[in-house]
Amino acid sequence: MIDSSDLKSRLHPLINQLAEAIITIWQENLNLSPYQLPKGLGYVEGKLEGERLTIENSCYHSREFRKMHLELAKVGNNLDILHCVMFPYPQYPLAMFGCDIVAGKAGISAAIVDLSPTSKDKTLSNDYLEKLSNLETVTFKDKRDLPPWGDIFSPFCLFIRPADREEEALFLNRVKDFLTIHCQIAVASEAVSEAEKMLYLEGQKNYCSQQQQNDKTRRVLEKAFGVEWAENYMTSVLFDIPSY
Ligand code: 18B
Repeated sequence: MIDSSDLKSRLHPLINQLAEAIITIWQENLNLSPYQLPKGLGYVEGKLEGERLTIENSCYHSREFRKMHLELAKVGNNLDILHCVMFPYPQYPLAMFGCDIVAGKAGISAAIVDLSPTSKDKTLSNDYLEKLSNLETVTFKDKRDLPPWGDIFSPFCLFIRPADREEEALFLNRVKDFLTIHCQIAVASEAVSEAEKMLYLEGQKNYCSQQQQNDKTRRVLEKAFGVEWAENYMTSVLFDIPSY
């Protein structure tokens, strides 16, 4: 058995709080079943050039979601990462929930959360727009610019470097709000036509191929596991392009 509590006890507190909140909101809103990741990729440790990289994955599915993936990772003593993506079954007209937190010695350098559209016209549907627009406005001191591949994100995307504990708490609440809205819309969703389903599938494929262009993620994985392993991990665990 793997003692997963060991990794958790060594991660940045916001990452642990967020991981707990995500699992709790999933459990409260959805009917979860375990999702089998490719063999050998649930818990992994690697060390090539740099420091040891430890990765721990939790993965589920439900009526609405083909795959709900939460990943916690630690690189040596100086980089902690939370990564979370929810892949809907494409017959449901849902957005993609994505969240990434990167914490270094100097604190959190990147905190990003979004509900990203996968519809033909690349906009969120009215149910998302209404609920997201009704959230209280929050402002953060240090907003970060999205990379070119970030054209997949919605206007509600939050990409910041939290200035202090207060902003970390505000970010945590924002993620909880986004996730709760997403789960509520998912539970109430009904399947679309076969033709429309194919359009949502295309949208998900585009989301994944854009995310696969994140060189910052790729470089961390390559340094610990090598180029080929990183490519396989990015395309079969982090952003596997769905075929159904
Ligand atoms: N990501 N991130 O998930 N990434 O996976 N992440 C970084 O301060 C990892 C997602 C996103 O500016 C950085 O610059 C590793 C999802 C964006 O060019 C590092 C894993 C989203 C950026 C990592 C991981 C997402 C970014 C640099 C696997 C959004 C900025 C940190 C466990 C929904 C990219 C920094 C840029 C950055 C690493 C977004 C080190 C290894 C789901 C936009």
